[in-house]
Amino acid sequence: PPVIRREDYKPFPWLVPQVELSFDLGISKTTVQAKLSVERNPAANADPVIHLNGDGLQPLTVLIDGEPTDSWHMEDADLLLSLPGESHEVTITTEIDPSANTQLMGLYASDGMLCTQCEAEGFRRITFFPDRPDVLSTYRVHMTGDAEAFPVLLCNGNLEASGANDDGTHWAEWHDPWPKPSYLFALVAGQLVANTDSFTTMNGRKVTLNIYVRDGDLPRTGHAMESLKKSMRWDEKVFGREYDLDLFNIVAVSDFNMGAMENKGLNVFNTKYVLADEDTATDSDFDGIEGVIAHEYFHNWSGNRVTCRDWFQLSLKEGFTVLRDQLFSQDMGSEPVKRIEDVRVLRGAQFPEDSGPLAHPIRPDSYREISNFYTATVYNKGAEVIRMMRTMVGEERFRAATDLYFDTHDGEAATCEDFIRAMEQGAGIDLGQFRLWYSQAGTPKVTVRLEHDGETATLHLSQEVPATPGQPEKQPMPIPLKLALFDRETGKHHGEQLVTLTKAQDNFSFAGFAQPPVLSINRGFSAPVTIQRDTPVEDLVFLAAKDDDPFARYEALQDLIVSHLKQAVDGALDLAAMQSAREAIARALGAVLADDTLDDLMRGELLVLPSETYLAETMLIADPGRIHEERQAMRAALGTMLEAEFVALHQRASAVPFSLDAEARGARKVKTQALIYLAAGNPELGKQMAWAQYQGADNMTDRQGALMVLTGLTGIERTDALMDFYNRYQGNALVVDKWFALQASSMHPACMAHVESLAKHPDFTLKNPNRVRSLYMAFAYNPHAFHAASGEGYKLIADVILALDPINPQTAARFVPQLGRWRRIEPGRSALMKEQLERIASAPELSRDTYEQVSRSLG
Ligand code: B3K
Ligand code: ZN
Repeated sequence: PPVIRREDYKPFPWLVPQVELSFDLGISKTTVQAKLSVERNPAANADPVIHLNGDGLQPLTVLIDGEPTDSWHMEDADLLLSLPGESHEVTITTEIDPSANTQLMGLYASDGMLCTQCEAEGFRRITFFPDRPDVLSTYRVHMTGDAEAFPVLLCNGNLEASGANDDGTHWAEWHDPWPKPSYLFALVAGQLVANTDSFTTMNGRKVTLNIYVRDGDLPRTGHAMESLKKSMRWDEKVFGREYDLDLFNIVAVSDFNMGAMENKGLNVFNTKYVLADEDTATDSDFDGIEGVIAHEYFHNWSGNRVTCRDWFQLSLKEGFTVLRDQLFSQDMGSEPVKRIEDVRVLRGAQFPEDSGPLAHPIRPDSYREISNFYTATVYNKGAEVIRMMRTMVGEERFRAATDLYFDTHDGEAATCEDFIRAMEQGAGIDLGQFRLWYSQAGTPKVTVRLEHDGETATLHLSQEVPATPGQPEKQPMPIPLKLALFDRETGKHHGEQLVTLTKAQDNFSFAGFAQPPVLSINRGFSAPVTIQRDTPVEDLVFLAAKDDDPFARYEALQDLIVSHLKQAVDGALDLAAMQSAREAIARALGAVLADDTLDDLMRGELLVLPSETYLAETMLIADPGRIHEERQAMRAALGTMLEAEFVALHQRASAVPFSLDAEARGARKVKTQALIYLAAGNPELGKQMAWAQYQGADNMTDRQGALMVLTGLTGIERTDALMDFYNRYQGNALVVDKWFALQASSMHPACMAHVESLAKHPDFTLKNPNRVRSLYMAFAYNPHAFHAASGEGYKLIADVILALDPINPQTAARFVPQLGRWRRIEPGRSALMKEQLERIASAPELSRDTYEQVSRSLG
C-alpha cells in the first residue's frame, strides 16, 4: 500500500457544494443514489477528471447532468469521471450489503438496526465521493425503509418531512444546513426509543435533545442526558460556543469500533459510553460517559464548524477536543484527581508509544492507513501540547486566542498551523520554537540538578529529545516547567514560578535561601516530559507529605516508589536496604491514610501504585517478570505493614451509604484500594473481606472492585463470585464485557488458561469489538499474563490479530503495538515477541491496517 505524505497536499480540483443522497434501506441490500453538484475549484489547478473515492463499490449507473455517460473508468477501487464543463450534476447509483460489513466502517447492521461510521474513510464504502475532509458540502438526504423494521429514520441536521408509503415502507427527508466533510455524515435506521429533553442556548434558542437506545435501555440514559446538558452549558460559559441546530441526537449502538463519533447533529455512540445506572456501571464508567459525551459534543465546534484540511491535521480537532473535555471534567469533579488520571493515561499509553517503533509527531508526516493514527500521541499528547500553550499565556489570553481561531476559521478546513497562528495573534505570544512540539516525536528528558551556595539556589536544567523513527536528530524544545522551592523548616514555598527551558542546557538562580530548599518541579505536570533527577529520599518524603500542589504530591510518592522498585528489580538491594525502603514507603502511605485534609477521591488516587507498564517505561530494557514480582512483593509488604490501617479504612468507608456524590465515590475508591493491598499481604483476610463486599454490594463499583480482587485469588469464593456475577447479569452485554475483562486482566497465575477457555464461551465472538477488547485487550495489557516467559501470551495475541484481521482490520491492528515493544524487553522475551510479529508479517493478504503496524514495528 502506498505512503501518503503531508507535504504532498493539494487542494481538490472540484468543489461539491451540494449533495443529495437517496437511500432505499435494507439490512442485506441498500441502494444509494448520490447526486453531487460539482464545480471547478478556482483555488486549485484545473483537472477535467473528477476523482471519486470508492471502497468495495460498483457503480450501477453514472449520469452527467441527468444523461447516462460512459466517460468514466475505475482505477483500483476509485471511480474517475471526465467532466467537460465548469459545473455539472453527477448522479451515481450503488448498492451495498450492510449485513456483510464486519469492518463496521461505512453503512453496517448492528442488532437489526442500520448505522454508519464514516471517519476517517468510511463514506467511500457508501457511495463514490471525494472522501477527504477539505471537500465541504451541504447534504439533503432522503431515506426510505420498512416501517416495522426501521420505525426511526435519522440523519444529520433537521428533519424536514416524513411520511408513509402504501407498501409498508415509510420515508424521511433530512437537511443539514451546515457544510460538512463526508466523514461527518451519519445515518441511523432501526427500532429505537428516545429519552427526550431540551436545552435553551445562551441566546435563547431551544434545542431538542434525544438519546436513542433499544427499548429496555431507556432507564439507563439519565446520566448521559445530564452530561450532555452540562457540556452544552459549559462550552457556552468557558469557550463561548453555542449549539447551532434545533436538534441534537445521540444514538447508542452495541457494535462500534471506538468510543463514539461526532457526526453533525447525530452523534453515534458505543453503548458503553451512554448506558449507566448504579447497578450496572461503576463510578469510572459514569465518568467515562460524562467525558465522552462532552468530547463528542465539543467537536461540534472543534472539528465540525472548524474541520481539518487533511488527516495529518487530526490533532487540530482531537488534541484540542481532548483538552476541552479534560478541562470540562476537571470542572465537573475534582480538578487534581482528573489531572492525575490524565497524566496516568499519558504515561501508560502515550509514553510507550513515543519511545517505540510507532513513535510519530502529534502532526504525523506520513501514513499508509489513517486509522492507525488515532493514537494516544495525536489525542493525549496533542492535548498536552495545547495545554502548555494555555499554561504559558494564562486562561484569559488563551480564551482570546480560541475565540480568534473559531471566528477566523469557521466553515473552513484548517491546519495545525492555523491554530498556532491564531494562538500567536490572539494571545500575543511567539510560538516560533514551540512549533517543534508539532513536528518532533519523542518524549523529552529533562535532567534536573539543584545546587545551593550561600543564599542562592541554582537550578541546572538540560534536555534531550530522544531519536525516533525517521528523526535521528532533534532540536531543543521550549519546555514550560512550573516549580516551587520549599523552605525545609516552615514547609512553605516562596510562590510558584513558571520557568521555560528553551535551550539544550540552562541555569536559573533563586536568591534568598539560607538553607538548601526542597524543589518541586513540573508541578501540575506542566510539560509532557520525563524528569531525570536523583532526588534525595528525604525530599521526596517531604513533598509527598507537604507539597501544596496535589499533583506534585502524588508525583513525589510515585517517584519514591518507582526509584525503590527500579533498584529492587535490578537486584541492587540487600535484605536490610529492602526492608528500610519499604518502611519508608509504608510511612509515606501511612501518612496518606492518616491525613484528614485529603478527601477520599484524592486519597484513593495516591494509593494507586505505578503500573507495571509505566515502570517498564522508566527502564531502558525491561524484564516484565521481575517487575511484576517486585511490585507484587512490595504491595504485599505494604499490605502487611499497614494491615490495621487498611482494615480501618475499609470499615470507615463501608459505613458511607451509596450516593453519587464525591464523598461516597471517594469512599468506594479507597475501599477497593484497601482490599487490593490486604489481598496481597494477607490473602485469606483479603478474600474474606472481598467476598463480604461482593455479597453486600448495592452498586457496581463495590461489586466489581470486590470481584476484581477475588478473581486474582484462588478458592471457592472466586468461582462462586464469578458464577454469581455472570448469572446475575447474563444478557446485559456491557456487564458481561466486565466479566470477561476482569478475568483477562486478573492477577491469577492461570490467567492465560482462563482466557483460552473464555474464548470458547458461547458469549464470546470476534464480531463485536467491545467483546474482543474485553477479553483480548484486557489480556494484552495484563503484563504478567501477556509477558509469560514461555511466549504463549505473544502467540495468543498474534493468533487473535490473524483471526480478526479479515473481519475487522481496524480493531486487529490495535493489538500490534503491544508486540511492537519487543526492543525494550529483555532478550529472551524480545526474541519471542519478534518471532510472532514476523509470523504475522508473513501471512498472506494482510489488511493495510495490520500490515502498516507490523512493518513499522519490525522496521
Ligand atoms: N472522531 C472519532 C474517531 C474516529 C476514529 C476513526 N477510526 C471519535 C472522537 O475522537 O471523538
Ligand atoms: Zn475526538
